[in-house]
Amino acid sequence: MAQAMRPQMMGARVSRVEDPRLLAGQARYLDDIQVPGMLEMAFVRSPHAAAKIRRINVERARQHPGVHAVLTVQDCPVLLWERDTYKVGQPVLADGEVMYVGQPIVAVVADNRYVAEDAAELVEVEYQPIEPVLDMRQAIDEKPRRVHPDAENVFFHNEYSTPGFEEAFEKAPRHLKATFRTNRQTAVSIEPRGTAAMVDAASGRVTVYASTQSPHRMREDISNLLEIPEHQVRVIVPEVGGGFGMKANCYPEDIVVTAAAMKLRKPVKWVSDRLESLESDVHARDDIHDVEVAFDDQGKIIAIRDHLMADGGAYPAYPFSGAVGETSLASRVLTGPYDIPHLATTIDCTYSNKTPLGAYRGVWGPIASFIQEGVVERVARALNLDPAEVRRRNMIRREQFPYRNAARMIYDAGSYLESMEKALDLIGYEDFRERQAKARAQGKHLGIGISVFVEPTAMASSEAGSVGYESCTIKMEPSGKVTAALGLGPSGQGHETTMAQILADQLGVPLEDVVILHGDTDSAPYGGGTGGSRSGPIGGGAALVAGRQMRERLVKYAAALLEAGEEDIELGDGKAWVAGVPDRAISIRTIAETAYTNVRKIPEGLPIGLELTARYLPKRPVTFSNGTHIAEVEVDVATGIVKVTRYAVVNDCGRLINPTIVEGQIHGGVAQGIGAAVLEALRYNEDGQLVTTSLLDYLLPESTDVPRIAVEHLETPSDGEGGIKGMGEGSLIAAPAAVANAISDALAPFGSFVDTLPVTPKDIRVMTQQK
Ligand code: MCN
Ligand code: SMO
Repeated sequence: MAQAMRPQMMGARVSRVEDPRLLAGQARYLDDIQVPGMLEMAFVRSPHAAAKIRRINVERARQHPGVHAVLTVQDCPVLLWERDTYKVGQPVLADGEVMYVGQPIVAVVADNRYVAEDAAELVEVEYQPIEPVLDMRQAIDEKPRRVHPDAENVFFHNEYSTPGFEEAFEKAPRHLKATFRTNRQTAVSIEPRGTAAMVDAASGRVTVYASTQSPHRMREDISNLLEIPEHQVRVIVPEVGGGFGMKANCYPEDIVVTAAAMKLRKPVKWVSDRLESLESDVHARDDIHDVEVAFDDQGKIIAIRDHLMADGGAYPAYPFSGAVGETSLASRVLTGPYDIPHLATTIDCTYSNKTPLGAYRGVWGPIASFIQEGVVERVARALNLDPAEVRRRNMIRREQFPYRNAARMIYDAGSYLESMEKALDLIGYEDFRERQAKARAQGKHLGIGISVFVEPTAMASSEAGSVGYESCTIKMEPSGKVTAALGLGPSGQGHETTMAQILADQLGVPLEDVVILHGDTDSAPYGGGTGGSRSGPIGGGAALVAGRQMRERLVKYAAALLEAGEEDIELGDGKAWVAGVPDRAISIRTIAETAYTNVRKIPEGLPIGLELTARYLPKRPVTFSNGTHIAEVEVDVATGIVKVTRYAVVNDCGRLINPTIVEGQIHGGVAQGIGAAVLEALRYNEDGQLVTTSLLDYLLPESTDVPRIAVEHLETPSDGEGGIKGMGEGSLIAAPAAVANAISDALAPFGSFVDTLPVTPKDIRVMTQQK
């Protein structure tokens, strides 16, 4: 069959079809959902890190005018608990005790949010505070106490070592030690979380509007937890204004809102405010790593030992703890793009009286990169070698692919060294040392930091916590216009554009003839949703497979109707024609009309209509993207303020569907990476109070904190459908390490290294006054 595909949309810089509505304020988010008679919910949340609840009195709240219901755990006795994996679960409303500040205790449903909040203030809760568990290292030693009396504080422990590790480590001529600390951060989506639920009086079906990345999993969770048959639940995901991993969970509020709507038989909505977000959205990256490295005089790294610790918070987030995700996957990519033969890891994830830990863009990646790139930087300085040269000496080379790393992960082909060399050119690494020396002579501290990264994408194994495959249902209407539904849950990644690009090529129709649907479990085929940088490679793969099957059907029609051989048919520009004879053509519209309305003419063996569903499960359990980020910074040693002045990225995510979208993803990730490196931290005081409860305390990067970012692409295709690899997390995986290394480089005259993220002005003043 001829493969002409004109115009070629895959790889084209198509403007996002989502943007007009998003930029003009026309998009409908969860809080825009309005239904007559809709009630709103507010929560009474714990003001204590740890306390017994002696008594709850909701009578005054119940009496308050405009209040429809006040719910406690007795009204909604549901436990968010993955029983096969964890010893404890979280009651959706506190049951006799509170375990973290912000934990929901009572839900008030009222005419509107104002009334609900006023009534919530009338709820009386008598607490008996207990000593909170706040320090990760102490918690591992069961000090000052157990968080949950029936479960050890360490809820996940794992040990791994390559054979012969100890001997190789001991024999190495040189060693260094470092402790790396990443502080708690969270996604801070512009649109906060929210849920709205309603019951159809006639059918009894429950419709839940949810701001989630995973429509089908949300339906499953609601169905299982509230014991509603799955076909009686419909989840609809409106526009999602950012998820970043944080909207991958099912939260207590999702269940309580749905339970209230079922109980009251009225629509109920809850939307988080910023304070609630900061204390009740999953947190991430609360990790400590005690690292030891063995290397030789040439800078070849021989072995890394890491004790990985993560503070998982009071309960495992549902259905999966981010602490386990962060550590177990970090431990498997800790050697990054380097050929390091020996690795020994010990993992301890512990409970504390803090908000549960979940996912935030990159999950394990930013931590693994911070460590692996920090190690390279330290080896270089110990040997007085150029950090780029140490990377060259350790880098996995093209001829080693497929490469099995020390943790037995298989890396498919990538452009590790090429990406670094190209990025060094892009930033002008050659001249930097001269510029740095001149600046130093004037008392200015410039630094440059390299971060070469690997990004595991498109996880298709059961370990990824997702179904692995994705589905695509194509419907070509009698007019030849196309809708295609996927199980994805985009929150700004531009899937309506990229999936349409793939299908337009396959079906030979203009891009505007393809509309992508998602986020309604009644119409979208079952799928894993969006996360783990899977939608491009796996969702796009499903679109490719479905598109190809539909294309084959269209070709059969054209061949029959044009009385030509299938192998001679070409598709494009909304028509099919016989190769070399452009006049012997038939429009896609005529084919589609035939398929639905002139059905006696349907070629033998083809079904009526043009509708099909295809699924795609990649053969590889994971495909690795890669790239290099280089940051230049200026550190003001008097104030401790860091300015990122220049930035270059070379990214390789296999075949590009849309370079503009990929670059947008990179820009956003670099901005978040700068936040992760120098600004963002959730801080608790010694009583376990969250003290960063507004965006005045939790500092986000602003446009003035982000320099122009130069981006170039390399394309090492995967061996999966379309050669597409994922990329949605790579920029936040690489950026914090690049900025941290740049700061370390700037502060080299003080003998300092960044070992904590974020590194604050105060930290920098300490680092520069040590000597
Ligand atoms: N793409 C492409 N060519 C490729 C690979 C990807 O054109 N070779 C396109 C894809 O079609 C998609 C985008 O780039 O439009 C990102 O693709 P992918 O890497 O597959 O990631 P996902 O679409 O699955 O998005 C998830 C990823 C994750 S895991 C987080 S967390 C994150 C991120 O995306 N959350 C985001 N980027 C985000 N961007 C926005 N605006 N909002 C979020 O919540
Ligand atoms: S943290 Mo992204 O949703 O895998």
